[in-house]
Amino acid sequence: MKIKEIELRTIHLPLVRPFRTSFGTQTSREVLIVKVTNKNGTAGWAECVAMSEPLYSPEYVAGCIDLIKRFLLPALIAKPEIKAEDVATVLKPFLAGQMAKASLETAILDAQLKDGKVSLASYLGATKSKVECGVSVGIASNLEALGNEVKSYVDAGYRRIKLKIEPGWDIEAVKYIRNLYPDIPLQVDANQAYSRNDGKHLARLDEFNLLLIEQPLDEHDILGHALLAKEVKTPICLDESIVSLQSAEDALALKATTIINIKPGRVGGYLESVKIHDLCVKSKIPVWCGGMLETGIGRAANLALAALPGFTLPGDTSASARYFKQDITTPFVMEDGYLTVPNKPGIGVEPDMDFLESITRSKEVIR
Ligand code: OSB
Ligand code: MG
Repeated sequence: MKIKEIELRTIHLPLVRPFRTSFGTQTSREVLIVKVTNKNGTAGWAECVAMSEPLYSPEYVAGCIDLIKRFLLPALIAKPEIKAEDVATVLKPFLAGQMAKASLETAILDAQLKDGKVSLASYLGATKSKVECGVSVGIASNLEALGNEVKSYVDAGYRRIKLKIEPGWDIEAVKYIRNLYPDIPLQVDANQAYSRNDGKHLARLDEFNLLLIEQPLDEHDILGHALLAKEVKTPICLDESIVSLQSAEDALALKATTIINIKPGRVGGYLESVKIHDLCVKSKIPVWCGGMLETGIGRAANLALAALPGFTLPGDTSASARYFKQDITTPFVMEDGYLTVPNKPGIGVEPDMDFLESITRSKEVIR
Protein backbone atom coordinates (compact mmCIF):
# COMPACT_ATOMS: atom_id res chain seq x y z
CA MET A 1 0.00 0.00 0.00
CA LYS A 2 0.96 3.66 -0.29
CA ILE A 3 0.97 5.69 2.92
CA LYS A 4 -0.92 8.99 2.66
CA GLU A 5 -0.57 10.28 6.21
CA ILE A 6 0.29 9.28 9.74
CA GLU A 7 -1.23 10.68 12.89
CA LEU A 8 0.64 10.48 16.20
CA ARG A 9 -1.58 11.18 19.16
CA THR A 10 -0.97 10.93 22.88
CA ILE A 11 -3.88 10.28 25.20
CA HIS A 12 -4.17 10.21 28.95
CA LEU A 13 -6.40 7.71 30.73
CA PRO A 14 -6.74 7.41 34.51
CA LEU A 15 -6.48 3.87 35.93
CA VAL A 16 -9.32 2.57 38.11
CA ARG A 17 -6.75 1.87 40.85
CA PRO A 18 -3.01 2.53 41.23
CA PHE A 19 -0.83 -0.23 39.77
CA ARG A 20 2.35 -0.79 41.78
CA THR A 21 5.21 -2.94 40.52
CA SER A 22 8.84 -3.30 41.59
CA PHE A 23 9.70 -0.48 39.16
CA GLY A 24 7.12 2.09 40.22
CA THR A 25 3.50 3.06 40.78
CA GLN A 26 1.21 4.10 37.95
CA THR A 27 -2.04 5.96 38.50
CA SER A 28 -2.76 6.72 34.84
CA ARG A 29 -1.73 5.53 31.41
CA GLU A 30 -0.25 7.85 28.80
CA VAL A 31 -0.51 6.11 25.43
CA LEU A 32 0.78 6.88 21.95
CA ILE A 33 -1.93 6.04 19.42
CA VAL A 34 -0.81 5.67 15.80
CA LYS A 35 -3.14 6.04 12.84
CA VAL A 36 -1.91 5.31 9.31
CA THR A 37 -4.10 6.32 6.38
CA ASN A 38 -3.31 4.81 2.99
CA LYS A 39 -4.02 6.14 -0.50
CA ASN A 40 -7.31 4.17 -0.58
CA GLY A 41 -8.41 6.24 2.40
CA THR A 42 -8.33 3.21 4.72
CA ALA A 43 -7.22 3.97 8.27
CA GLY A 44 -5.15 1.52 10.32
CA TRP A 45 -4.82 1.90 14.09
CA ALA A 46 -2.27 0.76 16.63
CA GLU A 47 -1.12 1.54 20.11
CA CYS A 48 2.52 1.90 21.10
CA VAL A 49 2.96 0.08 24.43
CA ALA A 50 5.86 2.21 25.69
CA MET A 51 5.22 3.82 29.07
CA SER A 52 5.78 7.48 29.97
CA GLU A 53 9.14 6.68 31.55
CA PRO A 54 11.86 4.15 30.65
CA LEU A 55 11.38 2.01 33.79
CA TYR A 56 10.07 -1.26 32.37
CA SER A 57 11.98 -1.02 29.09
CA PRO A 58 14.39 1.50 27.54
CA GLU A 59 11.52 2.98 25.50
CA TYR A 60 9.24 5.81 26.60
CA VAL A 61 6.45 7.73 24.88
CA ALA A 62 8.29 10.95 24.00
CA GLY A 63 11.30 8.96 22.80
CA CYS A 64 9.09 6.81 20.55
CA ILE A 65 7.52 9.89 18.98
CA ASP A 66 10.96 11.34 18.30
CA LEU A 67 12.25 8.06 16.86
CA ILE A 68 9.21 7.65 14.62
CA LYS A 69 9.35 11.22 13.29
CA ARG A 70 13.11 11.45 12.92
CA PHE A 71 13.98 8.01 11.52
CA LEU A 72 11.27 5.36 11.20
CA LEU A 73 8.64 7.25 9.28
CA PRO A 74 11.05 8.83 6.76
CA ALA A 75 12.42 5.34 6.00
CA LEU A 76 8.92 3.97 5.40
CA ILE A 77 7.73 6.93 3.36
CA ALA A 78 10.84 6.71 1.16
CA LYS A 79 9.35 3.47 -0.22
CA PRO A 80 6.80 4.01 -3.02
CA GLU A 81 4.82 1.03 -1.66
CA ILE A 82 4.99 -0.72 1.67
CA LYS A 83 3.59 -4.05 2.89
CA ALA A 84 3.30 -4.82 6.61
CA GLU A 85 5.50 -7.87 5.98
CA ASP A 86 8.37 -5.58 4.86
CA VAL A 87 8.20 -3.02 7.65
CA ALA A 88 10.59 -4.84 10.01
CA THR A 89 13.20 -5.22 7.28
CA VAL A 90 13.00 -1.56 6.26
CA LEU A 91 13.34 -0.47 9.91
CA LYS A 92 16.04 -2.98 10.85
CA PRO A 93 18.98 -0.55 10.39
CA PHE A 94 17.66 1.52 13.30
CA LEU A 95 18.84 -0.22 16.43
CA ALA A 96 16.37 1.35 18.84
CA GLY A 97 12.66 1.07 19.28
CA GLN A 98 10.96 -2.33 19.26
CA MET A 99 7.75 -0.79 20.61
CA ALA A 100 7.79 2.15 18.22
CA LYS A 101 8.45 -0.20 15.29
CA ALA A 102 5.69 -2.57 16.40
CA SER A 103 3.15 0.26 16.46
CA LEU A 104 3.94 1.27 12.88
CA GLU A 105 3.88 -2.30 11.62
CA THR A 106 0.57 -2.96 13.35
CA ALA A 107 -1.15 0.19 12.07
CA ILE A 108 -0.01 -0.61 8.52
CA LEU A 109 -1.14 -4.21 8.97
CA ASP A 110 -4.55 -3.09 10.23
CA ALA A 111 -5.11 -0.95 7.11
CA GLN A 112 -3.77 -3.67 4.80
CA LEU A 113 -6.01 -6.36 6.33
CA LYS A 114 -9.05 -4.07 6.24
CA ASP A 115 -8.46 -3.54 2.51
CA GLY A 116 -8.14 -7.32 2.11
CA LYS A 117 -11.16 -7.98 4.39
CA VAL A 118 -9.16 -10.39 6.60
CA SER A 119 -9.14 -10.36 10.39
CA LEU A 120 -5.81 -10.10 12.21
CA ALA A 121 -6.68 -13.31 14.08
CA SER A 122 -7.08 -15.39 10.92
CA TYR A 123 -4.06 -13.71 9.30
CA LEU A 124 -1.85 -14.66 12.28
CA GLY A 125 -3.17 -18.23 12.36
CA ALA A 126 -5.60 -18.14 15.28
CA THR A 127 -7.43 -21.36 16.11
CA LYS A 128 -9.58 -20.12 19.02
CA SER A 129 -12.55 -17.74 19.07
CA LYS A 130 -12.16 -16.86 22.76
CA VAL A 131 -9.20 -16.77 25.14
CA GLU A 132 -8.81 -17.48 28.83
CA CYS A 133 -8.10 -14.43 30.96
CA GLY A 134 -5.58 -13.91 33.69
CA VAL A 135 -5.03 -10.77 35.71
CA SER A 136 -1.92 -9.04 37.02
CA VAL A 137 -2.25 -7.80 40.60
CA GLY A 138 -0.04 -4.96 41.82
CA ILE A 139 1.89 -4.76 45.08
CA ALA A 140 -0.61 -3.80 47.79
CA SER A 141 -0.23 -1.76 50.97
CA ASN A 142 -0.94 -4.82 53.15
CA LEU A 143 -1.99 -8.45 52.91
CA GLU A 144 -5.65 -7.80 53.63
CA ALA A 145 -5.86 -5.24 50.83
CA LEU A 146 -4.17 -7.74 48.50
CA GLY A 147 -6.66 -10.42 49.53
CA ASN A 148 -9.59 -8.11 48.81
CA GLU A 149 -8.28 -7.18 45.39
CA VAL A 150 -7.60 -10.81 44.45
CA LYS A 151 -11.07 -11.78 45.69
CA SER A 152 -12.67 -9.19 43.40
CA TYR A 153 -10.88 -10.72 40.40
CA VAL A 154 -11.62 -14.32 41.36
CA ASP A 155 -15.27 -13.39 41.83
CA ALA A 156 -15.26 -11.69 38.41
CA GLY A 157 -14.14 -15.01 36.89
CA TYR A 158 -10.41 -14.55 36.20
CA ARG A 159 -8.81 -17.91 35.60
CA ARG A 160 -5.28 -17.12 36.69
CA ILE A 161 -3.81 -14.68 39.19
CA LYS A 162 -0.38 -13.09 38.84
CA LEU A 163 1.06 -11.33 41.86
CA LYS A 164 3.68 -8.63 41.43
CA ILE A 165 6.53 -9.25 43.86
CA GLU A 166 9.70 -7.52 45.06
CA PRO A 167 12.08 -8.10 48.00
CA GLY A 168 9.94 -7.61 51.12
CA TRP A 169 6.69 -8.45 49.29
CA ASP A 170 7.01 -12.01 48.12
CA ILE A 171 6.86 -15.15 50.30
CA GLU A 172 4.25 -13.82 52.73
CA ALA A 173 2.06 -12.38 49.96
CA VAL A 174 2.12 -15.66 48.02
CA LYS A 175 1.50 -17.71 51.16
CA TYR A 176 -1.47 -15.52 52.08
CA ILE A 177 -3.13 -15.84 48.67
CA ARG A 178 -2.32 -19.54 48.35
CA ASN A 179 -4.03 -20.17 51.70
CA LEU A 180 -7.14 -18.33 50.54
CA TYR A 181 -7.16 -20.07 47.14
CA PRO A 182 -5.46 -23.49 47.41
CA ASP A 183 -6.21 -24.45 43.79
CA ILE A 184 -6.21 -21.28 41.69
CA PRO A 185 -3.55 -21.07 38.97
CA LEU A 186 -1.08 -18.61 40.53
CA GLN A 187 2.17 -17.05 39.33
CA VAL A 188 4.46 -14.17 40.29
CA ASP A 189 6.27 -11.38 38.41
CA ALA A 190 9.35 -9.66 39.86
CA ASN A 191 10.16 -7.27 37.00
CA GLN A 192 13.93 -7.77 37.55
CA ALA A 193 13.85 -6.94 41.28
CA TYR A 194 16.15 -9.75 42.49
CA SER A 195 19.83 -10.58 42.15
CA ARG A 196 21.81 -13.75 41.46
CA ASN A 197 22.29 -14.21 45.22
CA ASP A 198 18.56 -14.58 45.82
CA GLY A 199 18.26 -18.19 44.63
CA LYS A 200 17.75 -19.67 48.10
CA HIS A 201 15.20 -17.04 48.97
CA LEU A 202 13.20 -17.52 45.76
CA ALA A 203 13.30 -21.31 46.26
CA ARG A 204 11.04 -20.71 49.26
CA LEU A 205 8.30 -20.05 46.69
CA ASP A 206 8.56 -23.67 45.50
CA GLU A 207 6.13 -25.00 48.11
CA PHE A 208 3.25 -22.86 46.78
CA ASN A 209 2.76 -24.67 43.50
CA LEU A 210 3.22 -21.60 41.29
CA LEU A 211 2.94 -21.84 37.51
CA LEU A 212 6.07 -19.73 37.08
CA ILE A 213 8.31 -16.91 38.31
CA GLU A 214 8.44 -14.12 35.74
CA GLN A 215 11.64 -12.14 35.13
CA PRO A 216 13.31 -12.33 38.54
CA LEU A 217 16.66 -10.86 37.39
CA ASP A 218 18.01 -8.08 35.22
CA GLU A 219 16.87 -8.26 31.60
CA HIS A 220 20.45 -8.72 30.38
CA ASP A 221 21.29 -11.47 32.87
CA ILE A 222 20.50 -14.56 30.80
CA LEU A 223 23.21 -16.61 32.49
CA GLY A 224 21.87 -15.54 35.91
CA HIS A 225 18.43 -16.89 35.00
CA ALA A 226 19.98 -20.17 33.83
CA LEU A 227 21.82 -20.49 37.16
CA LEU A 228 18.70 -19.58 39.11
CA ALA A 229 16.70 -22.21 37.21
CA LYS A 230 18.96 -24.84 38.82
CA GLU A 231 18.25 -23.50 42.31
CA VAL A 232 14.46 -23.15 42.14
CA LYS A 233 11.95 -25.81 41.11
CA THR A 234 9.31 -23.29 39.97
CA PRO A 235 9.70 -22.66 36.22
CA ILE A 236 11.38 -19.40 35.21
CA CYS A 237 9.53 -17.34 32.57
CA LEU A 238 11.30 -14.47 30.84
CA ASP A 239 9.48 -11.26 29.94
CA GLU A 240 11.81 -8.23 29.62
CA SER A 241 14.73 -10.36 28.31
CA ILE A 242 12.80 -11.55 25.24
CA VAL A 243 13.11 -8.77 22.67
CA SER A 244 13.27 -10.80 19.43
CA LEU A 245 13.16 -14.31 17.96
CA GLN A 246 16.94 -14.48 18.37
CA SER A 247 16.81 -13.66 22.08
CA ALA A 248 14.10 -16.30 22.57
CA GLU A 249 16.24 -18.91 20.79
CA ASP A 250 19.25 -17.99 22.92
CA ALA A 251 17.36 -18.03 26.23
CA LEU A 252 15.86 -21.45 25.42
CA ALA A 253 19.20 -22.90 24.29
CA LEU A 254 20.84 -21.66 27.51
CA LYS A 255 17.94 -23.03 29.63
CA ALA A 256 17.36 -19.61 31.14
CA THR A 257 13.60 -19.96 30.59
CA THR A 258 11.13 -22.83 30.18
CA ILE A 259 8.03 -20.69 29.53
CA ILE A 260 7.84 -17.46 27.51
CA ASN A 261 5.72 -14.35 27.93
CA ILE A 262 5.23 -12.87 24.45
CA LYS A 263 4.51 -9.14 24.33
CA PRO A 264 4.20 -7.99 20.72
CA GLY A 265 5.45 -4.47 21.46
CA ARG A 266 8.55 -5.72 23.22
CA VAL A 267 9.58 -8.04 20.35
CA GLY A 268 8.94 -5.56 17.52
CA GLY A 269 5.46 -6.61 16.43
CA TYR A 270 2.89 -9.33 15.81
CA LEU A 271 4.82 -10.94 12.97
CA GLU A 272 7.90 -11.48 15.16
CA SER A 273 5.55 -12.70 17.91
CA VAL A 274 4.22 -15.44 15.62
CA LYS A 275 7.80 -16.54 14.88
CA ILE A 276 8.51 -16.82 18.62
CA HIS A 277 5.23 -18.70 19.08
CA ASP A 278 6.22 -21.15 16.32
CA LEU A 279 9.66 -21.67 17.85
CA CYS A 280 8.08 -22.41 21.22
CA VAL A 281 5.54 -24.83 19.76
CA LYS A 282 8.39 -26.65 18.02
CA SER A 283 10.41 -26.69 21.26
CA LYS A 284 7.37 -27.72 23.40
CA ILE A 285 7.66 -24.49 25.44
CA PRO A 286 4.35 -23.03 26.70
CA VAL A 287 3.74 -19.38 25.79
CA TRP A 288 1.27 -16.79 27.02
CA CYS A 289 0.40 -13.30 25.94
CA GLY A 290 1.63 -10.52 28.22
CA GLY A 291 0.04 -7.11 28.57
CA MET A 292 1.08 -3.49 28.93
CA LEU A 293 -2.12 -1.95 30.32
CA GLU A 294 -3.39 -1.66 26.75
CA THR A 295 -6.46 0.24 25.66
CA GLY A 296 -8.97 -1.57 23.46
CA ILE A 297 -6.80 -0.90 20.39
CA GLY A 298 -3.85 -2.90 21.70
CA ARG A 299 -6.02 -5.39 23.56
CA ALA A 300 -7.90 -6.34 20.38
CA ALA A 301 -4.65 -7.21 18.61
CA ASN A 302 -3.29 -9.09 21.64
CA LEU A 303 -6.42 -11.26 21.68
CA ALA A 304 -5.84 -12.17 18.04
CA LEU A 305 -2.34 -13.34 18.93
CA ALA A 306 -3.41 -15.14 22.11
CA ALA A 307 -5.84 -17.17 19.98
CA LEU A 308 -2.93 -19.05 18.35
CA PRO A 309 -2.68 -22.72 19.41
CA GLY A 310 0.62 -22.45 21.33
CA PHE A 311 -0.84 -19.98 23.83
CA THR A 312 -1.74 -22.69 26.32
CA LEU A 313 -1.51 -20.59 29.50
CA PRO A 314 -3.94 -17.76 30.33
CA GLY A 315 -2.36 -14.38 29.56
CA ASP A 316 -2.54 -10.88 31.02
CA THR A 317 -5.40 -10.33 28.58
CA SER A 318 -7.80 -8.81 31.10
CA ALA A 319 -11.11 -7.05 30.52
CA SER A 320 -11.10 -3.29 29.84
CA ALA A 321 -12.67 -2.72 33.27
CA ARG A 322 -9.55 -4.11 34.99
CA TYR A 323 -7.79 -0.85 34.14
CA PHE A 324 -10.19 1.77 32.79
CA LYS A 325 -13.56 3.23 33.72
CA GLN A 326 -14.06 3.94 30.03
CA ASP A 327 -12.04 2.36 27.20
CA ILE A 328 -11.35 4.08 23.88
CA THR A 329 -13.12 1.27 21.99
CA THR A 330 -16.23 -0.74 22.79
CA PRO A 331 -15.11 -2.32 26.06
CA PHE A 332 -13.80 -5.88 26.22
CA VAL A 333 -16.08 -7.63 28.68
CA MET A 334 -15.13 -10.95 30.23
CA GLU A 335 -17.64 -13.80 30.12
CA ASP A 336 -17.04 -16.85 32.25
CA GLY A 337 -13.32 -15.97 32.38
CA TYR A 338 -12.95 -15.55 28.62
CA LEU A 339 -12.65 -12.64 26.18
CA THR A 340 -13.94 -13.00 22.64
CA VAL A 341 -11.37 -12.65 19.86
CA PRO A 342 -12.37 -9.88 17.41
CA ASN A 343 -13.19 -11.29 13.97
CA LYS A 344 -13.86 -8.19 11.87
CA PRO A 345 -11.22 -7.18 9.28
CA GLY A 346 -7.90 -5.91 10.68
CA ILE A 347 -7.62 -5.58 14.45
CA GLY A 348 -11.42 -5.59 14.43
CA VAL A 349 -12.11 -2.51 16.56
CA GLU A 350 -12.32 1.26 16.02
CA PRO A 351 -11.79 4.02 18.58
CA ASP A 352 -14.72 6.06 19.87
CA MET A 353 -13.60 9.34 18.28
CA ASP A 354 -15.47 11.66 20.64
CA PHE A 355 -13.98 10.02 23.70
CA LEU A 356 -10.56 9.80 22.05
CA GLU A 357 -10.58 13.55 21.30
CA SER A 358 -11.65 14.32 24.85
CA ILE A 359 -8.60 12.59 26.36
CA THR A 360 -6.08 13.70 23.69
CA ARG A 361 -3.06 15.56 25.02
CA SER A 362 -1.18 16.07 21.73
CA LYS A 363 -1.73 15.29 18.07
CA GLU A 364 0.48 15.63 15.01
CA VAL A 365 -0.33 14.69 11.44
CA ILE A 366 2.53 13.96 9.06
CA ARG A 367 1.75 13.86 5.33
O1 OSB B 1 5.79 -7.09 33.57
O2 OSB B 1 4.07 -7.93 32.70
C1 OSB B 1 4.67 -6.95 33.13
C2 OSB B 1 2.32 -3.97 33.11
C3 OSB B 1 3.16 -2.98 32.66
C4 OSB B 1 4.47 -3.28 32.41
C5 OSB B 1 4.94 -4.57 32.60
C6 OSB B 1 4.09 -5.57 33.04
C7 OSB B 1 2.77 -5.24 33.33
C8 OSB B 1 1.82 -6.19 33.89
C9 OSB B 1 0.37 -5.98 33.63
O3 OSB B 1 2.13 -7.10 34.60
C10 OSB B 1 -0.04 -6.55 32.34
C11 OSB B 1 -1.45 -6.17 31.97
O4 OSB B 1 -2.36 -6.52 32.72
O5 OSB B 1 -1.66 -5.51 30.93
MG1 MG C 1 6.28 -9.11 33.39
